[in-house]
Amino acid sequence: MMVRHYRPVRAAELQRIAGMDFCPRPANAGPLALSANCDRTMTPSVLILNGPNLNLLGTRQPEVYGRATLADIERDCRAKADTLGLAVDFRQSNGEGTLIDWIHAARGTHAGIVLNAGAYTHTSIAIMDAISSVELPVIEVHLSNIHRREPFRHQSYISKVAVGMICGFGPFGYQIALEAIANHLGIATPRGTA
Ligand code: CA2
Repeated sequence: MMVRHYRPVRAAELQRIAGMDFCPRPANAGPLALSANCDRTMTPSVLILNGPNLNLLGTRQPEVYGRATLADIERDCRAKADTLGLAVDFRQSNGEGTLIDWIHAARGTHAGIVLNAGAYTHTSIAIMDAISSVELPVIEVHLSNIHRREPFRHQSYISKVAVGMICGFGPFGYQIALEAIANHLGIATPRGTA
């Protein structure tokens, strides 16, 4: 089993990574414990955004998207985030403008974004531009393997500005994405590599 350890994250360090203030963290809370050379430790927060129709998960097309509901995915993300020392803000909208507003507001509040933009993935230059404008790391996630599906799903505007993309693993992809963003932020690192 891979043993992970967590190094303390300084507020200043996370401010450098994401240009943000982090919510104060109780001294007895989880893996980002206070260290001798660290005056304040903070819980970095990840915004998990879900686009159009993902609110229908688990109710239709189980052969494509499985039986898990979005609430199931949220619950599992919260549990995973806890183990990584991350806070989570989990949201879904069917509106492109709403998703863009949430991406804009993420700057200064969240350290990174996990994004399943649904069908906007394949069409939305506006969401791509919003991601570029906030300069936050984005991990793109899809339940299905979009490259095994119809040709119009092979194109992703999000991939052009994302750190990376995970697809085809169903709800587990969100867990992988959380791990990827923690690693990208330098929060959770395999033993011996920190
Ligand atoms: O595989 C993914 O996660 C997708 O982002 C899901 C989008 C699709 O347009 C993308 O190409 C790939 C669609 C989400 C629709 O979810 C539904 C769930 C249940 C019933 C109907 C739609």
